[in-house]
Amino acid sequence: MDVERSQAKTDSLPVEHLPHPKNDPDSIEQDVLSKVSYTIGADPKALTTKQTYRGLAWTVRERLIDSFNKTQEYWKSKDPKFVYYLSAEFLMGRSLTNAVYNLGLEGEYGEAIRKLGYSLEDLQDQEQNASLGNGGLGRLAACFMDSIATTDLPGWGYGIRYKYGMFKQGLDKGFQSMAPDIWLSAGNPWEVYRPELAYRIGFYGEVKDGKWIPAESVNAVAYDNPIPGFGTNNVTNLRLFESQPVNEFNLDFFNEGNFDEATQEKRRAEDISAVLYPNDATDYGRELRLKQQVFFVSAAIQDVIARFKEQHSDFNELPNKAVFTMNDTHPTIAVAELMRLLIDQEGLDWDNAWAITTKTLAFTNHTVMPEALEKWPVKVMTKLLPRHMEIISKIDSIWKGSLADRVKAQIEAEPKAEAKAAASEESSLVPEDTEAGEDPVDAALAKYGIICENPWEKGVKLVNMAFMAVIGSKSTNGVAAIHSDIIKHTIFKDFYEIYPEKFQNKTNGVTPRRWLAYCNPGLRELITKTLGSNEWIKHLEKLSGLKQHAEDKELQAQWRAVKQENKQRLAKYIKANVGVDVPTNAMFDVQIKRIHEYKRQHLNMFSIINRYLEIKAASPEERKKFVPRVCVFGGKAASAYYMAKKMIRLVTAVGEVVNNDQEVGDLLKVVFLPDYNVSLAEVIIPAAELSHHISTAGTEGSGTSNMKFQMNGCLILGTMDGANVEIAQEIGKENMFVFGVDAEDVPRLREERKDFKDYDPRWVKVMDSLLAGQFGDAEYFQDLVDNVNDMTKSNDWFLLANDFADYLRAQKDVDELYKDQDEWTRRSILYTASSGFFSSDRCIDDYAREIWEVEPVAVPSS
Ligand code: B1N
Repeated sequence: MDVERSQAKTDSLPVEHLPHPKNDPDSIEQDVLSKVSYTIGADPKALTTKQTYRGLAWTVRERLIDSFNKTQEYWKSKDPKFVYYLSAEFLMGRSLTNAVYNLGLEGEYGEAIRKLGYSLEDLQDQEQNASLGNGGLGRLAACFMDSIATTDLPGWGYGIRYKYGMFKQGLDKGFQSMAPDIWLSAGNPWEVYRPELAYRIGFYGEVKDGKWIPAESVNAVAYDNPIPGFGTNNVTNLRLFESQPVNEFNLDFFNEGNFDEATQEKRRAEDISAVLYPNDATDYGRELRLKQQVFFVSAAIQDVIARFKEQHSDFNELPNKAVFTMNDTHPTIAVAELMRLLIDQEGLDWDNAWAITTKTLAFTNHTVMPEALEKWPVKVMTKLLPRHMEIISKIDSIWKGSLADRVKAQIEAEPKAEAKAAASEESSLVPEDTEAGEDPVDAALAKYGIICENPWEKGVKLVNMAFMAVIGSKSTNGVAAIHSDIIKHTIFKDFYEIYPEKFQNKTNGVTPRRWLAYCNPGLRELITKTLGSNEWIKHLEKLSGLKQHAEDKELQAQWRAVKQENKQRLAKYIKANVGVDVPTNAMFDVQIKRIHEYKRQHLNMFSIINRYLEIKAASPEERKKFVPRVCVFGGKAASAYYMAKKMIRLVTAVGEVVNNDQEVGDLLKVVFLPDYNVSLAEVIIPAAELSHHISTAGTEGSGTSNMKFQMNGCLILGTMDGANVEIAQEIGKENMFVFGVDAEDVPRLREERKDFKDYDPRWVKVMDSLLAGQFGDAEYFQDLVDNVNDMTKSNDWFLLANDFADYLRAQKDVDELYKDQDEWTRRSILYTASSGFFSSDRCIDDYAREIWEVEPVAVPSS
């Protein structure tokens, strides 16, 4: 390269006067035609819908980048503290509508698109979903990006640009089928490739004289995804990294005729950012996944340090300029990576580096499911990341030393107490399951050490990532009040006793832009008309103004009309996608979420089977009393999750029988909508009248779809779990359909094991119908039935049999209330009116003030 000319000479150019895009409809239309011609390369006189979408998207991109550049430049001049959201998942969905509305250009774009012969709705369906996440955790990260931008916080997201996102789900004879998600095939106008921003990431190798010499390296190359805020000039950034080889190609191998060898390095590198692991709170444990984690975490921290060094020289300033928040255990290698970079690259000593690290990191825990709390084998870690493993061992031994001292001090303070007795004390650091005669210090270290023994495999040592995250960061929070409370007394008990000040709660929230204003335009207009302004879109607490109108019959009628329109839209979708005609005068009853035993879709199905059997047993006269229902399911099952796949088949098998039963007719329909994703949720949620959030108490971290349904005026049938507890507080528990045992009773009930003879007779009938083959292959459902009945095997771990009768009681309450449409609608309005607390703007503001200590910096209008 000609070094002389590598720096462009722009000093004399009028860069301030670059032509910014014009936003009147005519200019937009012209712009679309120009993009279609010169960027897409299509003939503007013969455009397909897809080409029009692509051309249009490029014009929106330009407007985003315009504000993006201004925002980043402004922030740089102000040098505020930034939050960096580290997440292995960002489930963004589609961008077009969100961007046009957040930029405030819906009117201008609407008109330009009309002139082209389309509507925004036609074009938005052409966009592929960015499904770079599994479920709630990834979607939360996406909602947070929207709120960070909207509330003007200096904050960026960091993650992986997976080439293939969440698999596409289909149905093959009623069974889940899977295909790769080739979401980038038509290009991606929503990202900006930055080939000049590449960071070297090392793996394997050895540590010599305290220096790590990796045996394998890749480049992490950046793609920026501009994220527009609503009602602000701010456009922030989601920076995703792609893994590229350091050397594209080995010409020597190629010349020897060995093409495979010649491209091996490239393939190994590209594997790292190739595929999202489709596991949601289920199994993990593959080395490639650990590689992905260190890959994006290291790139993010290197990127932040590089920018920090442009403006600062003293690393003690870092905690005043940056906070990294770790979204669950997936990015927690950040503790060791930040230590490594500060010590090995920046030359700080251990204590200094530790002080900075523990002030710069924050940790959010999303689940107590043991399978999801990552523990990596020391052997794998030592091989892949030898220097990180050294650092982790040192953190572990310092921690174990202080834990041992504290346990000893506690025992000395109570000299007579035996280990067991001590364990029964509320404040004891000694684990409750300490065996008699076992040394209490050993017991505490075995249970709460970062490095601990695998309980299932003697001699195999594991690194507990969650524990390292708690120790290595300034705060740990759960995602709903009940969940934050549970983690303090269960998985993180000793940590809580030693560092109570680190523990916080931050109840989740969702963005009201995507999840109400944009996905439910009918309701948006009605709310704005009723409240006299659309300020609620940015200040969701203003929805409470609807409360005083909840009994207004006129509003109730309009409210129902909006719901009816949304139901018709969904009915059309159902017909087009699974071929079932559903009656739109029936109650639309929905359960959409990842398929998991703890979420208990099968409990819902057992109640549906019970309803079916009751309809069948009823006389024609009695049948008239049933409230007709359309039961809609959606959700993906992890590919290795045997029982979850059976649960999907249970839905489709029952649907095949029920939907074709003449006697039942329109009283009951059961549909499974394949490939549940963000944009399908945007169609389902506004149409739902009842939604299920029925996890066994104590198992769901928070849940976030419950909040989306609430915002859209959908009534909730749920357990006292996750954020349901707080939703019930907001709307009044008597307005929600609550059932099931409380979280505190769950451990005892699991111990007690209900006896089969105590089971509700309706439960027994449901099980018998399945085992008699009433819904097809009895043998296939045998182990699903065993799983919730056979005490010798699984102990009905999620307490379905236990909660069944109360669930049916709550279902009866639902039916009764639905018969009173005025009261139902009053509640529906009340739900929306009480949903202000669950805006992600509120949640982000809580994080910003109480954990991140980051303040808004709004870009002024120029
Ligand atoms: O995070 C959501 C919560 O609302 C849900 O209750 C919670 O289940 C969900 C491993 C996870 N927790 N853990 C995961 C995802 C992927 C993976 O590989 C675990 N997801 C949640 C937002 O707080």
